[in-house]
Amino acid sequence: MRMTGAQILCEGLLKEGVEVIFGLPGGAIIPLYDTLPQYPQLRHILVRHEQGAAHAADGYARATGKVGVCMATSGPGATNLVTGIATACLDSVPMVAITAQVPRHLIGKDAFQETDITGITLPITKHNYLVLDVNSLAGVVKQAFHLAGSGRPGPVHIDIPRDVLSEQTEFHYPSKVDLPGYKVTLQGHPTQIKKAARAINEAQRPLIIAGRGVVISRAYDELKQLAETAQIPVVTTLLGIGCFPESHVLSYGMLGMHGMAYANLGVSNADLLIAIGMRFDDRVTGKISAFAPHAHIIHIDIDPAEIGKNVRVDVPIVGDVKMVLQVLNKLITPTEHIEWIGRLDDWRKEHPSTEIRDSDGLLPQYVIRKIYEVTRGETIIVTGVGQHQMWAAQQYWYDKPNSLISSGGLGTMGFGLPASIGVKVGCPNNTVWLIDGDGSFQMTIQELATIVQENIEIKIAILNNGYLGMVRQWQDLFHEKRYVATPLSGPDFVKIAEGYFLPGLRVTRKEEVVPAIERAMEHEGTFLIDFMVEPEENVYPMVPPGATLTEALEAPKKEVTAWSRRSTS
Ligand SMILES: Cc1ncc(C[n+]2csc(CCOP(=O)(O)OP(=O)(O)O)c2C)c(N)n1
Ligand SMILES: [Mg+2]
Repeated sequence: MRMTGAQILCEGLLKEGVEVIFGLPGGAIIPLYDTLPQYPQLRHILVRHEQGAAHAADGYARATGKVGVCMATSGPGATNLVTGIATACLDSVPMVAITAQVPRHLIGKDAFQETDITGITLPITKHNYLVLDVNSLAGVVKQAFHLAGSGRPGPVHIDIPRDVLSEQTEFHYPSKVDLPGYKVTLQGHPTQIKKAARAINEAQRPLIIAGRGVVISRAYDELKQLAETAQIPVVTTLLGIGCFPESHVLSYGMLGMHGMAYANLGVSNADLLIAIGMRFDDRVTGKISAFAPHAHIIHIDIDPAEIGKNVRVDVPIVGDVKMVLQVLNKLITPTEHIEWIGRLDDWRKEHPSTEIRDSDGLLPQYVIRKIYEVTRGETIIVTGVGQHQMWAAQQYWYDKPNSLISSGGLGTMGFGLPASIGVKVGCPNNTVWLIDGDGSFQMTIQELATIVQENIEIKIAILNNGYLGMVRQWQDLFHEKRYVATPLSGPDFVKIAEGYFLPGLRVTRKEEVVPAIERAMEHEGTFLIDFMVEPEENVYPMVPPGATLTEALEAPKKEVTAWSRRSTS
């Protein structure tokens, strides 16, 4: 059957199971938008800025595990997607970004709204395509979804000139992809797995570091089996949070720069690290030369490029985390590590790490704790980037995978609001709370209109400290409190909500926190709460940049109470 390029693209999207596209039109992409009404199964969500489309597709993908799709016109539309594509790339999120290009005869002429967008996205995508022949389009779509979703997932970008979208050809959708240069190793090498099993069976002080790879390969049961059989404590990266229930007796929280002091002490004293689906990011390792000085390291990852990239590895295993763990678990002898776990428990008593200091003021940590308590930990939390993000990681207790959605690798302020739209669209039956900073929220605030137009329900908590707080914290601790360009004014967020026809509340006192959260939960629809929190509160623990994991700064002792997170259960 003969079809236009735009129809071929839409047919391909349907064949790949796409249900929703986030985007915003423009001149070059009109032929595609003109075709969309022929495909009512494809829900299009109109954003207010293309960055929002990319983050929404990203949030959708993280929350569902499916490939997220965003689209934009040529030139400025395409460049507006860039931050969102880079965010997805750094966090291994499956995404297909579609852009229109100027017609073929104008390419290279500095035509109106022409950018070399595939040149720009080359280093921030898993792969990208400029489709110069309509006959190749169906195959490109098939490949793009395969690449985005398989192996280590990532964003794939397809750029299609306007005239290719309008040109006709016979439509055949390939049944399989033919990519000889792309091989994904799923099964780990048996000899390596045997070596790993021996090391685990012999270890005295083993520790598992679980990352987002566990979430991507849905290896929760396998991870739990490994931890429980060999009684190995588990710490997670920021993006691994929830892949192992945080209420589990073997869970020792997040490691790294703002990780739990006892998690970092565990890493620094372990004799064996089992690193699963994580990539030894510098925010995780601290000073690399002093990382895990006593440990042999087993590294399981699907991407061979990650092996040995940042740290020396003794037993590398390339493969799908779930498949590798299934084989590995068969070789593990049940053991106990009573003394080692006892040491970790002692460190947790000595350095509780999530304590909240006594204060009559409104502390951001307190707000998050109360959101946890009122929602009983049953929501999906989405964050911006900054102090509030770290408190959201520390003070809420995540027992389910994918219940914290956050930009880790790129650390993209402005991610929160549009990502929460994608999360809610992907998981309509879940309550979605956005915990955002006043700075982050102002970066993509316009997506409130998308929420209203599409009737999407998000509970929004702005931790309004009047600062670009995380940068202010660095200035406070390492630059003698020279607060250059971090004091931040903002609008009246409640009035902003009202301007978008949304209800909102301002909270200035501790006593108002719980009633406000309850009111937001009772309201059917989006609700915004502007929490006016203590402006100069710092996030602790903090491993200073360049320091080793054992050198964490902790909250000044005299100010803390012994309210440990575990007492809330
Ligand atoms: C797009 C972008 N620009 C700059 C930064 C650097 N940065 C990291 S945290 C931060 C402050 C965030 O402020 P806010 O959203 O109010 O959160 P807070 O730290 O106050 O909780 C900044 C500017 C960033 N991460 N992303
Ligand atoms: Mg702030």
